[in-house]
Amino acid sequence: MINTLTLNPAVDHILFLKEVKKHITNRVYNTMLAVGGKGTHVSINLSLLGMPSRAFGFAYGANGLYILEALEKYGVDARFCYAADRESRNCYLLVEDDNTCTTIAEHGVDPTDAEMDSLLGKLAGSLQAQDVLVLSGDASNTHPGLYDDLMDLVQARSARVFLDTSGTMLAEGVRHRPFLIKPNREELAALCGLPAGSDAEVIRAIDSLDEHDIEVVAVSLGAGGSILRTRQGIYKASAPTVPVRNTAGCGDSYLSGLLYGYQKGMDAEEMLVLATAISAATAASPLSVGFDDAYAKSLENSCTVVQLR
Ligand code: TA6
Repeated sequence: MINTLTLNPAVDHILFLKEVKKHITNRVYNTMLAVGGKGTHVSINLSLLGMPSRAFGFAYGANGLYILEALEKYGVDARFCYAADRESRNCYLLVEDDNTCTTIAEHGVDPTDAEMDSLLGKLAGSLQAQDVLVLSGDASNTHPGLYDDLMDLVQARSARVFLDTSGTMLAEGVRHRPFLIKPNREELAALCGLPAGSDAEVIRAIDSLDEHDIEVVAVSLGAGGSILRTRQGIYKASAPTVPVRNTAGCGDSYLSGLLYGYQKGMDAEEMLVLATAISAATAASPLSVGFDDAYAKSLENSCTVVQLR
């Protein structure tokens, strides 16, 4: 079973405007709401692919109810800690006509120690051997080192961690031997202290992580696709050209495709085609979560995968 953890979920306010300028009033011409927070996105995307998952996290106030209702609508088994007396955060996604997206994220609620114990208890009681825990998204509302504690908890149960984070949390996380990491080019360069501009540099940087014995390294290259290193080899997927509307959430969709592929025992090529197609379909959607299933399927033939090594 796949489990996702969203410590700081959000309501995404997706604001469409021609362009963002400083020091003036920026007027939006369209607004949409969606669930925010990376783990919630993965769970919803998996539901769209027909795969069940459990979603853990904290939810507060009216925003929290919105998040929980959305998870329920998609049939996700949500095991959140809820309290009405505070508000889950809002994230403001400013989508400009050139399709760039700027996110302004509130800090969110700092859970109490009792709430944290309760959530960790739920998680510990649910995880079984061979389960997957997806650790992704902001955790600045919790104590430093929480991801490290969580990875120990997961591995003590012979479950696997899919880690999608950056900065210090990624640097510390790799020492716990996660099953998968998913940095982008810049995050990989920062993690390894090496350039990651060309494909050859990306591969060299991935190789430098060998001592950590990470099973899968997936490096997202944005519109350039991705490079995936598994035990079988190194592959490059090229993304199809789509009419981009909002790139927020594409990384979550890509990760969902990899998770789905692993659970179904797909080979690297098949898994990459799926992950790339649903990520491209998310980019073509104005929302930050979800994708049109039929459209994603139609994109699969335009996703190319080559083995680099
Ligand atoms: O990946 C997209 C997204 O989940 C947005 O919907 C937005 O809520 C944001 O990321 C949250 O990211 P964060 O790293 O702050 O958890």
